[in-house]
Amino acid sequence: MKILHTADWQIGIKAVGLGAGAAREVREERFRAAERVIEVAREHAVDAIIVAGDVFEHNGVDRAFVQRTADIVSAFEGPVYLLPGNHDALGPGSVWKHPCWGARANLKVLTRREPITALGAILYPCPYVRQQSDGNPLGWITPQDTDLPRIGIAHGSVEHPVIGESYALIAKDACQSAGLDYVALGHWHSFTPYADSKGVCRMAYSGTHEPTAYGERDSGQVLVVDIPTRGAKPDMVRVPTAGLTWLEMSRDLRTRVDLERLCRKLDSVPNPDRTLVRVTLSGILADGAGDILRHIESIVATRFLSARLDTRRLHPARDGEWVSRLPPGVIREAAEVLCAKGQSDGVAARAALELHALAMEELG
Ligand SMILES: [Mn+2]
Repeated sequence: MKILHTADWQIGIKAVGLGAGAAREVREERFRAAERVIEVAREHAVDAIIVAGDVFEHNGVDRAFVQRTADIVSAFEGPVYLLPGNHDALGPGSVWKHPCWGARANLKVLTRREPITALGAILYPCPYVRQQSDGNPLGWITPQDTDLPRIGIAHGSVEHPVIGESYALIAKDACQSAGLDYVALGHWHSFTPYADSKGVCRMAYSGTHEPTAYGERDSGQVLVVDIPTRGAKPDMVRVPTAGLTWLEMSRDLRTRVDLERLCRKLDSVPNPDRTLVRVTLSGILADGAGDILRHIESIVATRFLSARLDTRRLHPARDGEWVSRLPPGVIREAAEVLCAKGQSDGVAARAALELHALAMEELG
């Protein structure tokens, strides 16, 4: 059986803090990425699509989003198996109660922990039946003598409890103890494979089809997994599906050259209108580098889909030449105090940067 394994579409995500326009684009791109997933499924001629949980951000998402998702996935010619995850658990008011899911024969919402024999394999779905679940979601599956490949579909954390959350914990050797050939996992947003004791990868997080936030290590793709026969080594191919790039840059500055290098890098980012960028600067703003900083500010403010420049931990050189060029008296003293205080105080560092910018305008 050849499957397309994806998860964590988080349709309806609010994407707060990016600005309204960018947030709308981020929400919209998740639909476009879902359309690309269907294209990949066709190109690779998979037998079925498996979405391993958290198709939706929460059970209260706009029903127009639910209908639109169903319309996109139902365009696939084969079956699409959708697993309720912790974000879109089964229960009263669940997105899975919407009539769209029953309207097309190829849409299969996995509502029960029961084996499904289909397409020459046996599927073992592990849906969330309430908001939180404890224990191993694969715990109900026991080894079984069969000639058919056995595939688990689960949502939760692999031996890594998230602080404050009692999400389902999945053992690293779950495949072996349950006698499964492959487990399609959802919940973590980056691709993560797990090898069994023989070094064969039989369990993986596909990661989300479209990046969700800054700092995701390896999201924005799907897995095409071929499990030809029972016991065979699954053949896994990663296929990119991301439309937007979330670029995070962090620089601890010492010299003007550091800032020039960052400026060139930002200038050469491909498709800035499809890129969200977060730049965090710390360290010292070298003498005479204020103009480059202002150039960076203007690139960041105008060119990208969404951008944030954090200079709270950046401060002008404490004994920089600019301070000695200030008129003697209270202004120069203020600059000296702010520069000294700015080593450990974000507000003072920002004030020092502002004063530095104003002084450069005046002094040239
Ligand atoms: Mn989840």
